Amino acid sequence: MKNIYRIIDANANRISEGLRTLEDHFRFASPDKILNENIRNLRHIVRNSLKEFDGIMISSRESLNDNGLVLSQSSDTGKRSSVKEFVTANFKRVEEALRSVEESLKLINENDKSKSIEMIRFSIYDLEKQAVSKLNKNLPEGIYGITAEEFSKGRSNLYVAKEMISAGIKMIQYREKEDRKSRKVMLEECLEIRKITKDAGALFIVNDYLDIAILSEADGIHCGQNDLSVSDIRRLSSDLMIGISTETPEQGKKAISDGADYIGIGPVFKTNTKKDVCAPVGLDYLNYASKNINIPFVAIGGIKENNIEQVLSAGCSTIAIISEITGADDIKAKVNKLNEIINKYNKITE
Ligand code: TZP
Ligand code: MG
Repeated sequence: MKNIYRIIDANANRISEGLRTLEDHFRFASPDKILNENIRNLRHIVRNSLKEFDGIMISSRESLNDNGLVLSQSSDTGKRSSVKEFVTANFKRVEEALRSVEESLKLINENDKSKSIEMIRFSIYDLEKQAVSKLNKNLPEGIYGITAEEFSKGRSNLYVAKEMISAGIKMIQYREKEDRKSRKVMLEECLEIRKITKDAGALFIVNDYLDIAILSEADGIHCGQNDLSVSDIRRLSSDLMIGISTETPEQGKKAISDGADYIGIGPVFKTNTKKDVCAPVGLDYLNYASKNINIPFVAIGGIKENNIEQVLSAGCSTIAIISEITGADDIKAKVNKLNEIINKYNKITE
């Protein structure tokens, strides 16, 4: 009997350590307020579920006679080649330990308690899914190409997107407005662009319209300050990557605490592409973001061949561009030229 409590005790410690590590990770390294809070809540729930055994678990401890001690001290604890591997390993460790607690509780006829630990394990699986999907949402560096047929010299959005893809762009946003195209046509276009982005391994984001983002199986949605909020979007989709346009550090901080996956910062320079836009926010907010914003961010607004280097110098590595690309006579040549500037800048600052 005593040995069963030793097993429960050892696994309760593993669960608590694993969850604490994950909690800290989503607090400091990949900040996500909701994940951090959910993990903390579950850690408290596990703690409270096993509290009644505290006394007996502690009195059953015999650390010096633990023949697993040497083994656990020398086993692999650190080598993780990616953040995703690190996070997944900690979730697995927590899940295995929960499973072991469930089985041990059954052995001492604590079947109801075992069931409630099982329910917690299922919640952990769900959190793991959310955590991995969060980690999959890092932005590719380089150009984030955005469509706008109005500024594409009579060429279709699909044509422009194909050119962007063949020039190697790894993130494309479909941006059209209701007053120009019907939802039906927008969805048809998005389904096509989804196909080509998927084949090329590029991210596909839909501007404004959540129904179209979901129906076209986009990777994400991008919204402005007067569009659907992060929590509105989350009610209909737990997976979509969410980008929010911001014009000030305050809006940026709010988007982060709402749970946005990335923020747009702009307009950095003067632009004629967006009508309801504020005066340029310049490079100040970008400089602020590169020092203080700890989620991915993209610069947008009036970015062109002749000023992109200033955006790079402000510490921004993902750069959203509309008219400089959609309006270029030779889209591929324009993207190549922009990439040349980016690569040259990156080489110098390596
Ligand atoms: N949001 C802020 S500025 C802007 C948007 C959508 C328009 C950017 O277009 P361009 O042509 O790259 O200036
Ligand atoms: Mg919008």
